[in-house]
Amino acid sequence: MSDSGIKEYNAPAGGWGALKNVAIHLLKEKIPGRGALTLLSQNQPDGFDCPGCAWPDREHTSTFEFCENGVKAVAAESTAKRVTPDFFARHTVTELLQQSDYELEAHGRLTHPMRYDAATDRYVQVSWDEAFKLMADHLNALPDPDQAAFYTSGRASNEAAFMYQLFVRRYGTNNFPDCSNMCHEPTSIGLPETVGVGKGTVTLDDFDHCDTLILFGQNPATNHPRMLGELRECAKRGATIVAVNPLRERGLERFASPQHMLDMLSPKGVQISSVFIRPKLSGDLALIKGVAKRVLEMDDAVIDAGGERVIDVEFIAEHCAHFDDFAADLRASDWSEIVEESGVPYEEIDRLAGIYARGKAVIATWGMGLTQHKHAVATLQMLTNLMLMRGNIGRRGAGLCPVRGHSNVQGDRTVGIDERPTPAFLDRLEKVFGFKPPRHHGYDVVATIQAMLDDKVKVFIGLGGNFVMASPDTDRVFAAMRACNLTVHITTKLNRSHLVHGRDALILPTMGRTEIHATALGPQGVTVEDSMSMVHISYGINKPASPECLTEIEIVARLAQATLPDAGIDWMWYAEDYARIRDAIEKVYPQFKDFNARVVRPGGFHLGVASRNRVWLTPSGRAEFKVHAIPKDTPIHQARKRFGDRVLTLMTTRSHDQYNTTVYGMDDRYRGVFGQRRVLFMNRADMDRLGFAPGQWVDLVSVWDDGIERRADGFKLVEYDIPDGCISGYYPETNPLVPLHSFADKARTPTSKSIPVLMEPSRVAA
Ligand SMILES: Nc1nc2c(c(=O)[nH]1)N[C@H]1C(S)=C(S)[C@@H](COP(=O)(O)OP(=O)(O)OC[C@H]3O[C@@H](n4cnc5c(=O)[nH]c(N)nc54)[C@H](O)[C@@H]3O)O[C@H]1N2
Ligand SMILES: Nc1nc2c(c(=O)[nH]1)N[C@H]1C(S)=C(S)[C@@H](COP(=O)(O)OP(=O)(O)OC[C@H]3O[C@@H](n4cnc5c(=O)[nH]c(N)nc54)[C@H](O)[C@@H]3O)O[C@H]1N2
Ligand SMILES: [Mo]
Repeated sequence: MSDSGIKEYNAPAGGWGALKNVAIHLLKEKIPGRGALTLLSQNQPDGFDCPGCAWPDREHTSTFEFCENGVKAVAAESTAKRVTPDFFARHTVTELLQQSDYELEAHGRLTHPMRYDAATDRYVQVSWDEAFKLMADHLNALPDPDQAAFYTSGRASNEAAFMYQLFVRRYGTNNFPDCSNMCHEPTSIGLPETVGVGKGTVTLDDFDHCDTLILFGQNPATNHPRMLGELRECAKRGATIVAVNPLRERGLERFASPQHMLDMLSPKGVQISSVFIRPKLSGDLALIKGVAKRVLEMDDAVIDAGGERVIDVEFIAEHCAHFDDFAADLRASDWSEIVEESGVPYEEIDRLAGIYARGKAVIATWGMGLTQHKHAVATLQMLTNLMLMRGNIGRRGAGLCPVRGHSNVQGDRTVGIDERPTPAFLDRLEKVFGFKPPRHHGYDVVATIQAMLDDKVKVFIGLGGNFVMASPDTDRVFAAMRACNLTVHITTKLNRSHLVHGRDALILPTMGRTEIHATALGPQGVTVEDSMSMVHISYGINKPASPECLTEIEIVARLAQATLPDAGIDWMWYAEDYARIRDAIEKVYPQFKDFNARVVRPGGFHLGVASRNRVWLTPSGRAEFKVHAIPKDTPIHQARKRFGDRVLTLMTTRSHDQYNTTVYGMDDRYRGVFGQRRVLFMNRADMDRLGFAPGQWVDLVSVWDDGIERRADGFKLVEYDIPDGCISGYYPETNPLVPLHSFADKARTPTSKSIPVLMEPSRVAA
């Protein structure tokens, strides 16, 4: 190919490429020596929990587990570079807005609390006391607490998140927009209706005992690299691994573990998936329904011919509800519709059904490829149906395995970051803390943005994250934030959300998990819950980035103290000793029984997931089969009715060199992209059909009928093996194309993986 930035990359995931990139990132952040030491403490019993992904570790006692992207996350946090008040004196906000997201974060760690000064268009240093007073004044001036929204990103510890929700509810609102609204919300909404708990049912032990793994819509080599270690073991044991993904992601194909010399010496590494099933974007509901239909047909054949049943009749009779409705709907469904809407030929569906039916212990995992669609909840419930058919839930080696994103996104939800809290939880909060928490539901991410646009939310406070870049409908989010009276970010590094601000604005520098959180009583540990409901404690080892940085917990406590001094809650007493916060969590949540004692055990403890033990916390007390029709009127269908097959379906994903909105570098090595991010992957047949060519610059316009033009201009086409009619680009560059109103039914997760777009030759000079 003529483009020097596009090269085929044939090496396995991991391997020497990963080792080389670790060295590059440590050098870039100027931390070679100290960095290595920091890394040795990662995910150790007395070290810190990796701020990267939520994949669990074995016992937390194993020797250092190598993970290239964990290293990048740690290196980004322990960088030697600093953003001081001098830096802000040198740059106006308008100037900083011209810099890329990559440049903004690369300036390093924030050192001082800063307040926006409109006269000079600069952030200027402010004392912590003044900052808390400003926030308290704004919050107390609001006529209604529901005019404030409190965002959380999933790195906040359980202790910080619990204190935050306590303060916010005591203040009087349930407005908790949360990164999980954009992430695994369909999991949290879909699974309780079927199996009673919105969490995964497996632990790592099940990976030792499964014989079949089906991986839906995730890219582990980039986003959960430590998962590859487990997949490698499963593959070596002879387990069958199937990848269901429109893309042949490298880490799903083969992996060379840097911990195993033989892998490193082999040019191909270890084969991971033996079968690839490649649905078109958002074709999974139809695909899974097709697999379930085939399983039922196989079972019918056995009934006629005699032999071992394919469905688990006893399990279904003892544990499930509504199987007959489900089976009747499967029988009535139409193969041509299943094939058409999934984009998968019948033979492949039959093959997957055969693999599934032969599996004695099957684990199904999933990531954003299943959740960021209009029918995400129905898709996950269909997957649950399939797993229930053969009793693959609540049994050793089998189960549901949602793979969460942020390292404590699951824990934050567990301890109360929830805009739709249950009455039972609110009752307990009321009992323990003696106040009446608000009962009505609050705003999630898209509702918060809409409320800002409608002048109903005037104060925004963010505990971490990058709200304006992570959210959909970028232009509208910018307008929404700029309409606020006050915007505040409790944050480690500079990002665009700090620059797209309200009339008043604060940047409050905080410490990351790699740093020592010391109070008057000495160093404190914080706890996190991983994707498999294991809770463990984490101690930082580095000095804080600056003596002026406060911990998230101290910031929340001092904000609460300034805003609600007479609340009857001794905020600062909690902030002094994190064990006191854990005691309070235990009082509110019975599953945290003996929290302080259990969490210091090596490896921590499992929170307990009822469905894992075949206890179903559903209204019927049974696991429920759910009937779902294959959707025929999605925004994609509607756009095709208007514009025919010129409409392409766009997915937005992560490159290998980014952590959500944090861009570490400009390469996406496994997909063969180097030194650039403004690319779109498209197959050659679609390019030929629509009159485009590899290397050509194009613009995208998304298709909706609300009269607003949504564009993202200036992308270079890369020829790629992707299903017909589908294209892929990076997030957040493509976020302007997703409207606020396009979200998953019930879960309200933006449909970032199924956006109808039209492509045009670029009007921007290349
Ligand atoms: N290094 C690094 N680690 C991370 C993150 C990061 O940005 N960088 N982000 C963290 C967070 S918050 C999260 S949520 C996770 C995200 O981790 P992933 O869930 O892996 O997220 P994506 O990169 O969005 O990749 C989605 C995958 O789904 C596939 N896909 C897209 N649409 C469909 C579809 O319709 N059907 C199917 N079957 N597949 C589809 C894509 O091809 C891609 O392989 O990772 C976490 N870990
Ligand atoms: N189009 C599209 N949009 C998406 C997605 C997609 O796949 N496609 N994915 C969605 C998903 S899954 C998610 S989870 C969201 C992510 O949304 P967010 O969680 O809001 O975004 P991040 O980029 O992870 O936030 C990065 C910022 O967090 C701050 N930070 C880092 N560490 C810490 C810490 O320890 N404490 C504090 N207080 N701050 C810290 C830093 O300032 C950094 O700039 O984006 C969503 N948006
Ligand atoms: Mo996420």
